[in-house]
Amino acid sequence: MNNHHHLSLPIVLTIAGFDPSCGAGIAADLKTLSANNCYGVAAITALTVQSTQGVKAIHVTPAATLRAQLDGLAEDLQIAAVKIGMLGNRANAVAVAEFLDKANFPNVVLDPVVQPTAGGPDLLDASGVKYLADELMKRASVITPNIPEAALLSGMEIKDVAGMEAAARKLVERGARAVVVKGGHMDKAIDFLFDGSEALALGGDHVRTEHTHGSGCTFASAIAAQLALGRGLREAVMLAKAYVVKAIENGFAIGKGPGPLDHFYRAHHEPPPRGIHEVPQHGMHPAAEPATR
Ligand code: PXL
Repeated sequence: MNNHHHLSLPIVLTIAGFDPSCGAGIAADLKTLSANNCYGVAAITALTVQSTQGVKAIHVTPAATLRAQLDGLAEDLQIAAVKIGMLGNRANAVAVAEFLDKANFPNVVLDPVVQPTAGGPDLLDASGVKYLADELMKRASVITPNIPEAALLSGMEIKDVAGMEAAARKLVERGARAVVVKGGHMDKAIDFLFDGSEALALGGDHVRTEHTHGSGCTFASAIAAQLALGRGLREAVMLAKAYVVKAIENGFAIGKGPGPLDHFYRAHHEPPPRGIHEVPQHGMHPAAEPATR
């Protein structure tokens, strides 16, 4: 007997940067994917030097190495959805666009990360932002800008929900297939979804906490997970919002700055196991049985 079994979880690929404090980037993505019943694989676009106190430095992965990571995974496994976060520079944005063109993935969530909310160096250089707006954006099933990113990409000022809607419509005009403008920077945390025909404002009270590091990464990854599981965009966005709000409500203070979310709040709310020698519903674990010689 062994515990190997054929994996039936959908595989989601995240293409993003690494945050050593594991609140944002690849680590947040993998935790989100695991918590949402997917198997996450990752290609790293950049190594950041950061803690909960902010980003101190960025070392962008050479584009050829990013390409090799992506091609290696695509050759090996069946990818049900792709989530794209921090890209670092234009060369990496181009590598990702070329990768998407080769494979034609059904579900691509692009979080157009430009600046860390906590402050620090840009997470995408200026010519990378232009490439994202002109080329990469239209290759995604949905993009998930926050207010500053939606303002930058649309060239519009955003002051309220009407402004969020106008920016979302402008981004669709410019080639995005669907847009969720995230309202986390506003007083009321309303997110606005527009897919080219239907518009939907998703309500929600702002959770009063500073521990929101990585909430954008988490939201985009949760959408990718739900799309990989077969949900439509609208339902995927609503489920992802419910997940990220719960994870924010359970966020932790692990350091001196804004802490991470609790991606596993569901497991952490279950009653604790009864004892290390007992496995619920399966009786004694063999490891706890007296050994026979
Ligand atoms: O939340 C944006 C973001 C994405 N990816 C990485 C980051 C950050 C913010 O700091 O470090 C790797």
